[in-house]
Amino acid sequence: MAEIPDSHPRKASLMARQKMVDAASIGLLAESAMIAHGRGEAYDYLLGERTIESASLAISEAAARLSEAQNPVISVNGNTVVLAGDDLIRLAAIVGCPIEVNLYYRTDERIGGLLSLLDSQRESVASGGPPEGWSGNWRERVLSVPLLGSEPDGSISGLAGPRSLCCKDGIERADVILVPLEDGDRCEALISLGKQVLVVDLNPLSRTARNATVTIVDEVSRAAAELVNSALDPSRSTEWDNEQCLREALSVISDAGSLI
Ligand code: PTJ
Repeated sequence: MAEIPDSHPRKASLMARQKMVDAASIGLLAESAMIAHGRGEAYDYLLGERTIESASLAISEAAARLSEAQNPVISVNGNTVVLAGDDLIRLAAIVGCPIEVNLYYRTDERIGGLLSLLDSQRESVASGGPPEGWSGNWRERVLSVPLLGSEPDGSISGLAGPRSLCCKDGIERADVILVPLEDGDRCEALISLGKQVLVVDLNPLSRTARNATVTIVDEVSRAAAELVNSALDPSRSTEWDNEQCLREALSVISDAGSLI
């Protein structure tokens, strides 16, 4: 891809597209990954391609719930690893939780490919400096983040077929699960198992967004970077009103005319 100047107004979006194209070309993504990405881009445009205030609050809430959890886990799919893998590894290191590759369109090849991409992201995050505000042995902490998914020995009850597969030490035993870009059925199944489900979804009207415990209406790479900052200094609201958070996102979208 040709060099994009920093001043280009669409630089971040073009770079994200290129990451998706590169990942698709080596078989890491679902066939419909680009469609999902394009739908996300459309909502992001209407949100002004920024983290809106209600999303910032949802990010703080999600970071605090992950930090307080007994058994937190971060569940990732193809789009998420490609766009936000590095920051989600930082987040897992800070929270002290595993990352599980859990796919909607599951194949062993994609699971293996995404786990090896996560492994190289983990090495590069471990070799980089710790985030500001972190004290302790960063490298050791990052390298201790378990990467799960290759041997699913558990299941998500309420789902049939390969979509029910998960890991006992990850999703199955988790009380709090961060699962960006989740599908509506799985979100409902996880909720009905009594888990707190924290999602990142640019579409505030999706079934996932409406069913989740905490919905971060933001682009996954921006949200992941902010989750890292929030997890370093977690603070939780006394009462979380997810519907209000969705209403605020919708009102930003319906006010998009003011962006012109
Ligand atoms: O890797 P797999 O096999 O698990 O498949 C992943 C996809 C995303 C293809 C699969 O889960 C899927 O088809 O998802 P959906 O049902 O299209 O939902 C994706 C949701 O994520 C939509 O509501 C999009 O608006 C939203 N979305 C897309 N890109 C982003 C996003 N939200 C945040 N950040 C994004 N970059």
